[in-house]
Amino acid sequence: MFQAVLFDLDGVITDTAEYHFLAWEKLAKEIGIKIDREFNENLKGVSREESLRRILEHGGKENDYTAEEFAAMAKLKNDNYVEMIQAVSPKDVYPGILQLLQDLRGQGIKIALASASKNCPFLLDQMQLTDYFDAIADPAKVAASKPAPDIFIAAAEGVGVDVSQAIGIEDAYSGIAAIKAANVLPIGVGKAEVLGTDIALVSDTSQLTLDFLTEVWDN
Ligand code: B16
Ligand code: MG
Repeated sequence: MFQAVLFDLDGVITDTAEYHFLAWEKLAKEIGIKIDREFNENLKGVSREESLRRILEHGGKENDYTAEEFAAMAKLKNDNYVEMIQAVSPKDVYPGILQLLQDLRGQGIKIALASASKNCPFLLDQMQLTDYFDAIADPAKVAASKPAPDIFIAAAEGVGVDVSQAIGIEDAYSGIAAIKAANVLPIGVGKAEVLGTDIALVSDTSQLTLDFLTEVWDN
């Protein structure tokens, strides 16, 4: 039996992707770059700084700003995002997630967070989920962001479980790549066209039951 489950946040526990998109869209518009929801798929699971780099490149403005201006834009986006997520509440937890967390706890299986977001401690608090987590890996302390394995390795270390005994759950391509690189068993939330045909997938978080995870582990 697996000993830990390492959760991504945005797209697995709740839908903060829409807020990230709205905050990036606002900033991009201010500097004359247009982004849409299709482009936003490239930003899922990607760090704040890398997201901004991709937006500037998308608009052909990657050489237009100093390091200070770049940092100021990243801050501005985050200020907007933080304002938006003040409204997040327990109602925003995706279907099936609370039950899964309770069942994992009941079985003594460790629970850790492996999110790229520096806002995740606040979000877990808003959703009243903090107490379920045995460890929250700090994205500010890992050397490389997803698709590098660092955040999943840090999450497993945080709960004292070897990566070979853990399951990782992700909704983003970069996140699945990170889980694989960490030698953790991946489960994807989403479509095979995006996440690949070689891993266990659910189309909806309500399918993420303890029974399903056990079945994937045993196969
Ligand atoms: P922040 P995840 C990721 O969360 C988001 O998917 C991504 O869009 C965002 O840029 C990143 O967190 C950093 O977030 O600006 O709040 O530090 O999917 O890894 O839970
Ligand atoms: Mg995600």
